[in-house]
Amino acid sequence: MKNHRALALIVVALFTLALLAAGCGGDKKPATPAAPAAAAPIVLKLAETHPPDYPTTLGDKKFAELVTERSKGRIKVEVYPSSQLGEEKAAIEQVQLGALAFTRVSSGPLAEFNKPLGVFSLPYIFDSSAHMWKFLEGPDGQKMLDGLQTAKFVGLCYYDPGARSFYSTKPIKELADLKGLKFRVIQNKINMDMVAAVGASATPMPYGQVFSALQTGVIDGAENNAPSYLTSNHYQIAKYYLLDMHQRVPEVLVMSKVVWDKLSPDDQKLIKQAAVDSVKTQRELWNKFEKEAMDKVKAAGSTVTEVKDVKPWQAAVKPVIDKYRADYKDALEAIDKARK
Ligand code: GTR
Repeated sequence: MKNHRALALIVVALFTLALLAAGCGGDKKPATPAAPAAAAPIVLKLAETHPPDYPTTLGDKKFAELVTERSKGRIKVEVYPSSQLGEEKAAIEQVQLGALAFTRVSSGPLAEFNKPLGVFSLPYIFDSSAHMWKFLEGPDGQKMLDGLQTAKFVGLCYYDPGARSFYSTKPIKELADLKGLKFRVIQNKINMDMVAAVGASATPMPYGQVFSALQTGVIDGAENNAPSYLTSNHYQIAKYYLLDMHQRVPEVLVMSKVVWDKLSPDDQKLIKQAAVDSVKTQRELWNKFEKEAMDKVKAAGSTVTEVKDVKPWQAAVKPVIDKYRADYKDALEAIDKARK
């Protein structure tokens, strides 16, 4: 009996202590439990070179929209167009370090960080856009995207790059006209060799500096697809556009491996899928804008010359392919296979 009473007293004492510890002692009313604070969204930045309404930027925006929608606002991707966060090389470096989550860039500059992508700078390796996409969407193209992990990137998807052609402030209407001219190129060794092979000289420089370099006559021209030729305003100074279509250098949406590794497997899956699903939008808009851009530069007075026969061009740059064939043997064979 005595024992029971003692036990009851201990239980009452403990109960009182528990109430006091919970702040419910004395006259205080029991506190209403606070609603769990909504977790702040994960904000991830994406750097883009092109202006807000350019097809790659609209692809980035579609990607961002899908991420927000599918994560119910938990993850936000902020797209910074027009090189606000730096030129392509600087953006790639920041992504590699993890200071920036994403960038959409050409595989041209990216190849300086991950050599296998250099194959895409080789001239005339793709016959057409369809040939290129067959390769990119096949196992070998996807393997190259996955291979970016070795350089601390996560390759999310490819976007359509169109075909690059030469343009100049001097009249260029055929291959021979390029002789002795100075063209800006995206910095990489293959571009330097390619321009030398067509009898001209190459000056590598960031995209954002090309306009003034054309204006001041530091260079005689550059090379790019029609949408870039238009939106960079290079067409206003370099009025001769020669459609030799020497390269198709895929655009790539890459993520920082450092940032990727901090996400849950479910969020990683969500991001990868959103990128893959944004490709359709980018490709549709690309096709439309490529035609529009061509019409606009013509209407603005550019002389656009079609190259009827690319064989002399292919012959001129063949030594470049030969020089790099061993380095890119497997990819070149796979690209050849995708042709059939
Ligand atoms: C464009 C490409 C850009 C950039 C630019 C350049 O076609 O979309 O990402 O690489 O060319 O020539 O620098």
